[in-house]
Amino acid sequence: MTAAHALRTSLEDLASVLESFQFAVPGGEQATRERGRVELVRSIREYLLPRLDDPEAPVVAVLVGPTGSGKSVVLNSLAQEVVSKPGALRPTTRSPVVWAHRRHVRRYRQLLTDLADSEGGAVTGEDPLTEQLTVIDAPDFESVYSESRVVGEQVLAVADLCIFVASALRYADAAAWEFLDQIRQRGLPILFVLNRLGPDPETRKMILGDFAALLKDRDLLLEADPSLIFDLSEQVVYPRNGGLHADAVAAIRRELALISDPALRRAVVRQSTEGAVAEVIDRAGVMAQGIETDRGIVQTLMTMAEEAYAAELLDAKALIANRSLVAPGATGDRIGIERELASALSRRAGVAAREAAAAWDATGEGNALLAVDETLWRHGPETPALAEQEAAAWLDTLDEALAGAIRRAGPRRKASALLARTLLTGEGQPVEGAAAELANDERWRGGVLANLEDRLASVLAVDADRFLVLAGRMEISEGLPQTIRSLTAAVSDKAGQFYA
Ligand SMILES: Nc1nc2c(ncn2[C@@H]2O[C@H](COP(=O)(O)OP(=O)(O)OP(=O)(O)O)[C@@H](O)[C@H]2O)c(=O)[nH]1
Ligand SMILES: [Mg+2]
Repeated sequence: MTAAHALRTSLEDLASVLESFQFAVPGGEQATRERGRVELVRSIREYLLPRLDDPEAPVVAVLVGPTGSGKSVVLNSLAQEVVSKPGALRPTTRSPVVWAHRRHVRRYRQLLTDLADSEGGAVTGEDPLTEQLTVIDAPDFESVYSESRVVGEQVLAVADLCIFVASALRYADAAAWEFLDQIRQRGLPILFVLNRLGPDPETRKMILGDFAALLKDRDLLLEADPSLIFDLSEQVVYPRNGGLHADAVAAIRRELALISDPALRRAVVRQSTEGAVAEVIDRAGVMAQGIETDRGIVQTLMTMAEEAYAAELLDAKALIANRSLVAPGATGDRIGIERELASALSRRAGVAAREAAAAWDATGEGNALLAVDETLWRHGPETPALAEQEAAAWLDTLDEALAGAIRRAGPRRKASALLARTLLTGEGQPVEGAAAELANDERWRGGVLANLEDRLASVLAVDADRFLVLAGRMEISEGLPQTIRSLTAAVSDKAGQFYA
């Protein structure tokens, strides 16, 4: 297996694992993590793997820079035809436009299907420059239309090279610089173009020097040397080609042609893939950590719910012991006492639910989850039916306890209902001797009340499950961070061999 093949396989494995889960806990930070995961997969699948598979593919240069800086004009000037419509309305380019050789355009079909709307698309020809180079005019990244920023980032994910076009009229805008930092982190080579410079030589020199100094400050240029910047004068934009005279961009064309030289291109591709692999390694580490954070959040939410229900179970047990689980004055007949006991069990579940929901509500994620299921503030919709079953079953155990002493069903039911009332509220002494005996038998009473506690516990547990299931649905499996870390280590290892 060649070093290139080993690197590809390790990246492929990492991508598969990153595709196997989602960050589903609601909240802003988690949404950012999920976006990060999607981008990471994309940069592996759509950039790195194809690029490593086919190192001879053309270099992809992406035009970046603030809206209105003249990116489309620069592209048209290179092509000497209207590839991307320039315009006075901002932003003009809303969807990526690809300028590619007829022979290569199929490579970008996927990207275009994913990203381009009716305005975007591919313009193909046989310009010799495009034999080895494809240029993409991307929507500007600082756009108020955040959609376009997302598109911009997706285009950037497939770039080998950036052409940053700034306008001399407003080159110091902060937003564009923020984006440049991101590009620099990816290790993409950047070509700088300063457009629309005025004719006065002194002012030009000053502006170019200032621009170069800004770039140097940001670690984007090694030296604050204006000669490293391609300067374009403010001049006629020809309606015929939507660009400048060919001479104006001759130097840029020459530079791009140089990069397209196969040997140099391999070096560019090497630099950009090496940067991208390093970024993948970094970001995969962030993912692994994100999973741990997310798991921590899910665990906290689960614990909050469990604790609320556990506390309620304790309180309710105390009520049972005090004979105040059911309100005094409860009717003594079987139907009445059964209904009161059932509603007391549901009510306890309702109290626990409210406590658990209040605890969740105080956290950002819990608050968002409560919005998904508002019934969490009350006992579950199925709880009353379960409580009725448990109440009836418990009363049946009293009935059975009297079966030896009282043969006839009618009187026995009556006696057991009275016994229940005594046990639950302390009122009304059983008339029948057998029931009275049981009521005064400490051991028996302890057992039958413990049985009631168990039934209460199971009603609460089923009710609590709603919280646990909802939180559990967001949970990412425990072993995943470790899997991601070891796959990332493999990528790092293979990259070390490949780029050695
Ligand atoms: N006269 C003149 N106009 C220019 C020059 N460069 C750019 N423009 C004009 O400036 C405006 C913006 O240029 P575009 O090329 O559309 O800018 P862009 O960077 O592609 O902008 P977005 O697509 O919105 O990101 C257009 O109206 C261009 O005609 C120039 O050198 N001379
Ligand atoms: Mg444009």
